Amino acid sequence: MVRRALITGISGQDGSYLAELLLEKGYEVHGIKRRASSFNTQRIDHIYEDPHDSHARFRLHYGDLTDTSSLTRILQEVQPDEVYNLGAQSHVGVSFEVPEYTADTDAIGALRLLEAINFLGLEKKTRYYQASTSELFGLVAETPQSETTPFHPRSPYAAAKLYAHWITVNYREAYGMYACNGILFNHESPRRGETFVTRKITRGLAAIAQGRETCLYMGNIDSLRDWGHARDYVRAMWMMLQQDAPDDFVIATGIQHSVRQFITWAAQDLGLELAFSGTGLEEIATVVSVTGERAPGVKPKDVVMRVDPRYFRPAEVDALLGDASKARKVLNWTPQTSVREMCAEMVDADLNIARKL
Ligand code: NDP
Ligand code: GDR
Repeated sequence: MVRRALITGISGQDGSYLAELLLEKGYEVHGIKRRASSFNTQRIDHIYEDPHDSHARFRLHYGDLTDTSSLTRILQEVQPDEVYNLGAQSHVGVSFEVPEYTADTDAIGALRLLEAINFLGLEKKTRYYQASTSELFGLVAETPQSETTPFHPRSPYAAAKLYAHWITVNYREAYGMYACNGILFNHESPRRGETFVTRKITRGLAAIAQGRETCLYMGNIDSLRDWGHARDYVRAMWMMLQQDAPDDFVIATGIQHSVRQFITWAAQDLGLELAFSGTGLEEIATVVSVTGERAPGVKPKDVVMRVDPRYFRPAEVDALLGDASKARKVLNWTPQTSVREMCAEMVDADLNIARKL
């Protein structure tokens, strides 16, 4: 029997890697995409299959996490063995601008899916994965953070995800559903959205290197994160749904770096040595030297980064560091790509894009 998976958020970073993984494993993969006025499937176009082909194992359905009727209809039609709820308004900073929409999609969206699974009588058949997040830890009570660390959300995004986390636990306990929370720390890739910090840095510095932009404007560069590669993290999602019993797992590398360090690495990968000067809102990064052929648009003494208060958040999560020992032990999960390798991969990809512009 071919196993069937349904992915919300399939057009996002994680959705695209997860769809690739599940297709490789022989699954029939169904995804929910939103109606948009322009194409929003760039990350999955390479795995698209013509729906007229009766052997196609990849199908997209129009739907939205704010629309119960579409979710119920799609679940009824697909009858999935596994549901991965990755759809979300996933930008923490933006959630302060659109708090109500974020709650509707990220919190109530999860409830709508769980309730539809239950309502359709699929609660014993369908396994459910909830994209939970290290942002739940927020104002951290202990370091590193594990499954037992108390939560203290610091944004409308994190508060919405807290509801989704606990309603997932509740449906597991109340209805015996196989439902898991993956408490994933930040994970990135060349497919990362352009406004998240790592991609903003690699895309921005690559454009500056090619002389297409002049300066990168950043928020809190002292922020500390535990960054991994999205390809490794979607593997953990799948592993969570293959266990005998459902459970919640932290997924992280256990290594922490600053945003400033990531800027330094990305610059190095372009042949740029940077010097940081000034403090707080006055901090800038100046080019000290240029080596190699990757940054013809830059010369020594150019200011390529400035701190801009616009990118500071009303409440910040200063530092996150994960303890994934439970996932290592129970799932036998380990990350394969280091943050340094990932940064180089992202810079290469963004340099290729900038050269073609
Ligand atoms: P992305 O922002 O790249 O993708 C989000 C996806 O959700 C997109 O496909 C988007 O569609 C879709 N979406 C947004 N709103 C709705 C809606 N109302 N109805 C249906 N779909 C919607 O996120 P990631 O791939 O990075 O993250 C995947 C999930 O994991 C998210 O839930 C995120 O919050 C969570 N997470 C991510 C982490 C990370 O570091 N990446 C860490 C921990 C958790 P469209 O393409 O049309 O915008
Ligand atoms: P985060 O990721 O908020 O951790 O949420 P993001 O990359 O947006 O920020 C990481 C840290 O960098 C600081 N920062 C900036 N961030 C952005 N976006 N832009 C800037 O210019 C900038 N300058 C500094 C931020 O303040 C923050 O401290 C991501 C999302 O994928 C969530 O969906 C997910 O749940 C968490 O990771 C785990």
